[in-house]
Amino acid sequence: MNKLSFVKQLTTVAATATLMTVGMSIARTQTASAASITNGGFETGDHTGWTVVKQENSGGDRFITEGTTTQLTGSSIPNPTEGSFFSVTDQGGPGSYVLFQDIVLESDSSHTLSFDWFAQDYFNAGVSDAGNMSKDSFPNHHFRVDIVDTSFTDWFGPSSSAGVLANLISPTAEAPLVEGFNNATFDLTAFSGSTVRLAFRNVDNKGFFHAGVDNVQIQSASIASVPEPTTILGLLALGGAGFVSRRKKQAVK
Ligand SMILES: [Ca+2]
Repeated sequence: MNKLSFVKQLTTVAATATLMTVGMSIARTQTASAASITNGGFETGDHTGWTVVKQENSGGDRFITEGTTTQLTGSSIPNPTEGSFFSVTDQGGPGSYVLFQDIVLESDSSHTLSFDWFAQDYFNAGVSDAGNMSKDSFPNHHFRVDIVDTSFTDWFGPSSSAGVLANLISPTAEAPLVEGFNNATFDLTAFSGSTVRLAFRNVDNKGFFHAGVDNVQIQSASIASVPEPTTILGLLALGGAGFVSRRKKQAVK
């Protein structure tokens, strides 16, 4: 081996080692967690991290339960899907209830929301949607899940769609007895860089209605672009070392 070939080999080894280090840095960046849900499984045994709002003169409330039966009426319900507790509505008369939490969705990240739910219409009265969430509009009997703006407070007003950014679960009701929870997954990446309000809502005025929620989670991952290999080599040649944190769109300007 002549001297020139030996130097070339050394250069290749050094560049490969540098690329491996760069790759590890990028991998760590991509697995970083961002947004999170507080007490998404209700395992504190209460609604810590959540806000519960109920329409005035509602005949029930949201309760933390271990499953099997509801607190007020003793209706049969499923067991939790995660841990020991979940949140459920129960009532002795017409009512409307909201369970919400604000979620910070960092920019430059993807965000996938998932949760488990059921909407047991205990007398099999059937879904009714009056176009609002007021218990005083008869018939009005359903469960829905929305993403709303953080300033949204019109929970029971005449237009349930005003300020709704996305409807995740359309107005629905399930015939009794529900056998278990449904799992739902939604991509919230479109809202990256903002704070949104996740709202579980149900109104009932046609009989007992049990809206269960458990295992609310959000998975986030960086979507910062990975430089192309040729770009990496070019930057290495220039002696650049700070490019890992730079966005691809900045590098190609
Ligand atoms: Ca739980």
